[in-house]
Amino acid sequence: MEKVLDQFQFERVLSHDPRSKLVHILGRINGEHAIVSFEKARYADTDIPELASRTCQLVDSNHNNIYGWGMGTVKLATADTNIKTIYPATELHIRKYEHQQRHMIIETPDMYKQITLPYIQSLPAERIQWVFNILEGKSEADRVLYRSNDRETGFVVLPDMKWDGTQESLYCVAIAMRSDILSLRSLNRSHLPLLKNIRDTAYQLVKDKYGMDKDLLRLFIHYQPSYYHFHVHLTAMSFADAPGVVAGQAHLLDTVIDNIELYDDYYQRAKLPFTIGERHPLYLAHTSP
Ligand code: M7G
Repeated sequence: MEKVLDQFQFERVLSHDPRSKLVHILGRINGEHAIVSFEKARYADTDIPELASRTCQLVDSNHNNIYGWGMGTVKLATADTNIKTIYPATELHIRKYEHQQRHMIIETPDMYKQITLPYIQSLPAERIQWVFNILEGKSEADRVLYRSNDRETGFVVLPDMKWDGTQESLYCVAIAMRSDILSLRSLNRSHLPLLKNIRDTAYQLVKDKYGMDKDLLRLFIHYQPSYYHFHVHLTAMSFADAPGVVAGQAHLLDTVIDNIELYDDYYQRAKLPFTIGERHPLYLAHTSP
């Protein structure tokens, strides 16, 4: 990652969200695209008592009666920015992070078969290489919190790339060992043991590791996911604006289990809405005449 930051040559800003203070920047390294993301982190608890004394270079300071405001630089003792890099970045990565209008698509089973499934099948296998690196213990092995190698009901739980490490923003991901479940659309009753295993293990794991009860957790599955290898998102309820918890993207694991218990082929027959950016190939495929 150090090398990527070192060699990164700025090209343009893909998106900049002033609310979350997250900026995705496109650049090049040796002629190939790279994306670097910077997100201002929350203050560390240990820094808070010293924020006032560590403030220097106060600019634009104003006051009126008992009120004062301005901008300044605070020399923090701890790191203050979350940084992520993707190199080499594909066209799909660029389209994912580029600012764009999002649309709601109501996908019928027929649209899935005619448009979405061929799109999924056209994705290069390298796109989910990071998943296999985790499952095979080649990457992030020291971060794995739980592993069961069972070929049908096994999975790995580890901190999600999006987790900043604080308990309020807890974000982990449970990744299935099996590779034959592409998404929600693939699920039926035969997958209930896996789904229940993930749910029950996640509750116990988070209780044992972080002392959090199950009613403080939100377990959900994305439709559409970015990566078509089955996984479940585990987030703290207190992370209410976690990326991707919105309607039109997140399906609660408990609801999914319940729907399948009611109807074996619920996810093959249901209309599934999803939100997608207008530059995403799937949006273009669904909307082109
Ligand atoms: P998704 O629903 O397929 O995509 O979830 P999206 O939420 O990114 O749209 C995949 C999840 O895996 C996301 O929460 C990612 O942050 C997370 N993730 C992605 N990558 C490439 C990695 C990785 O290399 N390591 C870990 N630990 N998490 C990742």
